[in-house]
Amino acid sequence: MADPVVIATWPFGKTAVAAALHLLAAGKPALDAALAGAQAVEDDPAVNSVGYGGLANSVGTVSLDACVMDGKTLACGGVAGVENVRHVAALARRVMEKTPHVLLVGEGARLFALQQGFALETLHTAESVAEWYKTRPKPARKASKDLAPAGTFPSDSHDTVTVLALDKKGNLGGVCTTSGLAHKLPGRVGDSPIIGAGLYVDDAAGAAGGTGVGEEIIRVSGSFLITEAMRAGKTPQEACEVAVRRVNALAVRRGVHPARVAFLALGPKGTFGAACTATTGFQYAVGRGGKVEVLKAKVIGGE
Ligand code: SD4
Repeated sequence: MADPVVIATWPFGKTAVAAALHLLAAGKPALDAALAGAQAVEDDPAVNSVGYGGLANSVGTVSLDACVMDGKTLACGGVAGVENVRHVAALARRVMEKTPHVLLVGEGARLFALQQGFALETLHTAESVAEWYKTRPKPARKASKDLAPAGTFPSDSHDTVTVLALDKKGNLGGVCTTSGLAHKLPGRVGDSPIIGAGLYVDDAAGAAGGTGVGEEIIRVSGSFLITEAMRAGKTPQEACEVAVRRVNALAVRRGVHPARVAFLALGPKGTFGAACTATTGFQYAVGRGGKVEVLKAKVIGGE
């Protein structure tokens, strides 16, 4: 019997952690608990970067990405670029359970949602529309100027919820769900629905997740990198630092320093850690022993 632990990105991850911890204490599997936690955040319109009320892309459409992974079987599923479906993490789980595939995108994912009985709805709130009008990219005269290169996204446009859980049986589960970077180009997919980038979970090594600029995370297969570092003997904290150092080094090499990413990780025995680049101010929520708290991640500079 393991002591359940759940960690989630950002202070609003407290909502996810509280919901998940409750289920873990009742003996539910890690993936069920992580999914319930993520869904509580998807349902919260005050969190303007996940699910309902999420940040819109450059043309004002809310388009969501999510994935799930089970550490016991390495079963996983994801959806990307999904419009009009609020519970995309649950949809990702259906991809995992009901199809032979791992990732469905766009209209195909939306049709699958309909087939699975998910309701279609607008994901905008009055607040999210007002926010988009205030901050939207101004129309460019030439089409090519519409293309915002990676790294020029609004600096406060982050906030994916990634939930990692360890259940009483010692199994790990993880869920990642987001509306992605604000003002992203239509069709842009970040790290969050990509297994190995935004999330990776393996009972034999640990679980890891990311948040921040997805392009930077995909480039280093961030979550897989962390999980493999744990498999090789690093603690979750050390493994997150390895990944941030890798991102920083690449950012310097590519001349796009500073990078903006954060990672968190949970080991098979319930130890955990988190690290971030200097620009994120990353904090994460932790739940264990019936208590929920918010901790600051270790900042790893890029110089
Ligand atoms: C993305 N990684 O779409 C997501 C956004 C995010 O904190 O996590 N922001 O690139």
